[in-house]
Amino acid sequence: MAKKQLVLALAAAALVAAGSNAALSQEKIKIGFLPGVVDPFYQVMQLGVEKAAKDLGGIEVVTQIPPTWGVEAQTPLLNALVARGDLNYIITAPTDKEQMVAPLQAALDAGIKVITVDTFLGDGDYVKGPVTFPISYIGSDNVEGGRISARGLAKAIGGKGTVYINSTNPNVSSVEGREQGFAEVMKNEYPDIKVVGPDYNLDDPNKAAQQTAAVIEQNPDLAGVFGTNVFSAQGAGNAVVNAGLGGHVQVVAYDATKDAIESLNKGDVTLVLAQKPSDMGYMAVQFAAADAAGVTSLPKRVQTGFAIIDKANVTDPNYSRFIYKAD
Ligand code: T6T
Repeated sequence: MAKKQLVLALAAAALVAAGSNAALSQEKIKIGFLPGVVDPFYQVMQLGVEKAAKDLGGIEVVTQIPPTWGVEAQTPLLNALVARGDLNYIITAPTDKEQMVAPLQAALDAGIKVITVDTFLGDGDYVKGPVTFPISYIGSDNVEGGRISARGLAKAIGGKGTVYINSTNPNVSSVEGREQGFAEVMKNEYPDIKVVGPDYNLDDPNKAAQQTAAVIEQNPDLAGVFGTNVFSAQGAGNAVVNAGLGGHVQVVAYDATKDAIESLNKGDVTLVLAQKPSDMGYMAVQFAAADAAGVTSLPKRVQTGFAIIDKANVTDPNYSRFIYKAD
């Protein structure tokens, strides 16, 4: 090929490439990812979101993470995502099942479709419930997780004694479900167990530790503690250890952080419930891509399951792979 022809061919190829890139970028699906708070659970979820976007291609993710738990922190970030004007989907964990309905409805009205992960709006029934606009709710069966926690704690304390629930906030579907399932099992299956709480720590581990210390003081015979999420379990577990009761007061920790697993290995925590946040994030992006491609049969509810980790299985890779590793 003569030099001039080669230059022309290269220029034409560059134009084609530029043209197809432009076409591609126009077709890109843009997703806003708005989890509940900065914590290891949502960090792992974010990895799942990013992996799915990379695996599927043609997807851009804009992430905003509230520094603290609650509608006051989450709503302005949501409003800012909507105000960008370029998003097609929002994947979010509503921090309140009622109060986040209107702001997310406003997102939908602005043309952004909503998928909820981990937590739900209304009663979580997006087919027949009071809120049906989200594409799907992808997350754990938290009532069942609460039941599993209750049975594990009851077994560890020999079926009798006083146990205490430390949780984050009322009106949060995830932890509310856990409290419900836990209380239901204790009431129906363990008449010799008395449940104290829940106390609400607003997702602050220091507050959880203070509240648990007070409960230990008032109940010197306390047999067990259920921490319903990362910071509740962390704070409550620390209070038990600081009172010199590690291994005597049994602790069940929801969420498999490295911290919870260390405590399990030391004998300060009895049982750890690992959720599957990476699956939640990954599938939510897949759902957005499928919806964008015209798929109309996406299930309105997807349960992501658990791994229940104890001292006997903690080194088994089938279980340890679900420990939250964000690095
Ligand atoms: O337990 C998770 C999540 O499922 C819950 O909705 C809020 O707390 C965590 O993020 C853990 O901190």
